[in-house]
Amino acid sequence: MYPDTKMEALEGIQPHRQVILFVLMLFVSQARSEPFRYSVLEETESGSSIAHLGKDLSLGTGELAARSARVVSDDDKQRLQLDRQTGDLLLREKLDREELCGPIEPCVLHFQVFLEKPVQFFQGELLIQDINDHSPVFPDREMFLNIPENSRPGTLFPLKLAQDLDVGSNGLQKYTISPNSHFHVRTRNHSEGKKYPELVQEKALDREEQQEFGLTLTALDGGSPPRSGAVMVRVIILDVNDNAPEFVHNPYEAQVLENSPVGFPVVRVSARDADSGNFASVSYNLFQASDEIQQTFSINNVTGEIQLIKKLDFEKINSYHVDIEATDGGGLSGKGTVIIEVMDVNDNAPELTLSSLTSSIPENAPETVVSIFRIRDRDAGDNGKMICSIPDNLPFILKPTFKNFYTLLTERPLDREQRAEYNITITVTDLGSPRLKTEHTIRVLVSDVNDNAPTFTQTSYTLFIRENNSPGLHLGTVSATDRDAGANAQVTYSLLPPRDPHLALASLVSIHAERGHLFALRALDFEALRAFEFRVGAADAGSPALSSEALVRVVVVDDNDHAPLVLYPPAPNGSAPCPELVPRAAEEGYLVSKVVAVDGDAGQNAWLSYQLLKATEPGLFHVWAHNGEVRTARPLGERDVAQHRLVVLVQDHGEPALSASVTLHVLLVDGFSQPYLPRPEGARDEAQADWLTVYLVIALASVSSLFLCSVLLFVGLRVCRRRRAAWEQHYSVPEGHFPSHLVDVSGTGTLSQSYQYEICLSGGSGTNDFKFLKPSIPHLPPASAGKEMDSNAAFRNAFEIN
Ligand SMILES: *C1O[C@H](CO)[C@@H](O)[C@H](O)[C@H]1NC(C)=O
Ligand SMILES: *[C@@H]1O[C@H](CO)[C@@H](O)[C@H](O)[C@H]1NC(C)=O
Ligand SMILES: *[C@@H]1O[C@H](CO)[C@@H](O)[C@H](O)[C@H]1NC(C)=O
Ligand SMILES: *[C@@H]1O[C@H](CO)[C@@H](O)[C@H](O)[C@H]1NC(C)=O
Repeated sequence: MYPDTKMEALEGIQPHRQVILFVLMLFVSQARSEPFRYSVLEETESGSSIAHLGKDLSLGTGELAARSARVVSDDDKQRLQLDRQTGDLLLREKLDREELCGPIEPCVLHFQVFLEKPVQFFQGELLIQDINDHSPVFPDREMFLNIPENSRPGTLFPLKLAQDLDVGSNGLQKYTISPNSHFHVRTRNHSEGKKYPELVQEKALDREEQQEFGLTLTALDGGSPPRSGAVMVRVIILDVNDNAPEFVHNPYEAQVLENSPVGFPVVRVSARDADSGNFASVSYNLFQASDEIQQTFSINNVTGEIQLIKKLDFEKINSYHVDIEATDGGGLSGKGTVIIEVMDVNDNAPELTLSSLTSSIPENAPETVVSIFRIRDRDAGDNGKMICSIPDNLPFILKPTFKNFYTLLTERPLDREQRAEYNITITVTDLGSPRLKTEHTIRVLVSDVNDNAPTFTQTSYTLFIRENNSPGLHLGTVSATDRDAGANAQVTYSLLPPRDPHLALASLVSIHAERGHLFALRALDFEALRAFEFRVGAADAGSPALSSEALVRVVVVDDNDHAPLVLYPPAPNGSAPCPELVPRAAEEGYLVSKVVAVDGDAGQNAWLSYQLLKATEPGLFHVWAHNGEVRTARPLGERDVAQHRLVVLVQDHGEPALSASVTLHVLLVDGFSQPYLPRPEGARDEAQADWLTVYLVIALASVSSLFLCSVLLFVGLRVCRRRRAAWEQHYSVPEGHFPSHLVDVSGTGTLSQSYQYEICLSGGSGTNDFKFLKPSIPHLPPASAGKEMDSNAAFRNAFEIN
């Protein structure tokens, strides 16, 4: 870089040397006391001639040798030498000005020239002239300079100086620095003449922008060409805490499920500080946090991680604004915000709040509000949407009223008797995942309304009572139930006024109002009153009361309290008994007579049987047990006595049996055969005795009327079966009297006049041959035509006897 220019420099100096030598010659020649002065450039090659000393001494070449001329330096080192032959002053060695004189200027080498014969000496001075043979040199290869970044522009920073061994203009002249944006260098004059560099800051520094500058400081000397030396100046910008920490994001946004566990890392915040070292070490804190936030979140002061320290509840707080602060080691801080959004989790079951509840509704009420309630789910979104339902099979409906209010109503009137209580389970389900549900059961009682009348267990009751009962006898019990409840079901029994005004019901029966027991008030007589009907009523205690009625039919059961009564033959009455006439020619089985008897009782009690108790001639007559006919048991003979007396016993089948006896007088007569032969046409014999005719008519009439009645009864039964539904009771018999329109065939023996017969009697008496001409049947009332079987049984029995 800096080429060695020594040779050129020497050549450039030649003209100067001639001048100087010339001046010195003049000086020496004129005044010997003046020293010879020469000059030479340093670093001139050894052996070079500095001056022609002989000439300056005005001595010829021989003289110098003759006079033993010699040059002696002041110092020990003989750097100069005199060539005695030529008289030239020669350099014995290269001279280095810097070695000889250092910084001292001018650098003069003193010498003496000695001459002998005569002794003479002269002073001489050799000026050693500097050449630029040294470059400026810095003491170190590198320099370090620390500058705080906050130092102001214009601040000076002295640098270590460079040294140049050369002097004068060859010495160090100035410093330059490599081009850069922030610094220039100034060269300062020191008091000792030294020049040192001073770094001048031009602009504000920012360590964060550039923390080190590598500058090349060059020292230049004034030589020609100049020489230079360079050093690397490392300028290190020292950090100053001029940067506050800054959060990477602001605000931070984080979402966290509300069911996140304690310790859950919500978010990690991070702040950067452009400074370095301690000034850049950031610690994190919550900033001016409310108690709530302090109890919920914690921040790790080193890592910046925000953690949960408490369970969250979306329903209470659904977002948090957490202010955070980052502080560096120098105390500067930066603020930031974290927005933490709590996300809903379906952790709340729906809630149901009853606003009103009617726990009891009357059964017949139409659409009635049972309850108004509100449902609520504290979750949000689908988690908070709800479905409300009740079971389908209940007569209730659910109506949304407004915004989460529901009304539970009855769908239709209820029936307490069908169902008195409902447990309605209201189910509220949300739409979250998993679904949560709440159930609430409402108990609804249906209160009773008197909408059911008492009902008898049977629509009609038939009670049987044996006649001649003791008064106060318990006849039976009627019972009615009421499906209502409480007073509405409290049944009271009563006798209703009979339809037939003649029936003195009040004297016959009484009823226990609460229990329905029926009692006979007096002894009943079958023969007077065979059956009667009345209505009983059952009423509840509701308001208004409801009632119903049932029919009670009391059938008096016969007791064998009547003995058979013999109608024919009549009991002898003072006058002589009237005998039956039997012709002796009568065949076996000839009908002699017929005992006619009746029994006031009914059924078995009136079933009569006949038997021959005593006869004048046993074996001659025979009495038919069932019909009381007295017939001959064998043909009569001439030897049979004419008069016979037969005692016939008539007995009923009651328990115990009652009986009656009758005496029959039979007279056997001769020549009385003709009229007794059976003939197709009835013959009239008007010669009968009046009494016999009367009794025969009575006997025949009773027999035939019984038969006729049985036929009628048979017909009536047929009608009854067809018209049973239309049956209606007209049975009001005043005590001891039978209604005139009713037939009582097997009764007390009083034959009804309603049956009129025209009877043909055979001629004479005792014939069994008779003919019905025209039975004139009175009009039976339709009501009595279809009587119940039970009551008719007695009638039928009465017929079967005969
Ligand atoms: C029986 O005699 C009485 C009087 O002695 C009389 O009143 C009655 O009518 C008589 N009866 C008959 C059937 O003759
Ligand atoms: C230093 O000295 C030189 C001459 O030696 C002069 O030209 C220059 O102006 C001086 N500089 C200062 C800063 O004094
Ligand atoms: C961080 O907090 C812990 C304890 O909470 C404390 O010991 C430590 O000094 C803190 N560090 C900084 C940098 O604040
Ligand atoms: C209704 O629930 C109650 C208890 O809460 C219970 O005693 C009653 O028997 C239930 N009724 C019906 C009809 O299930």
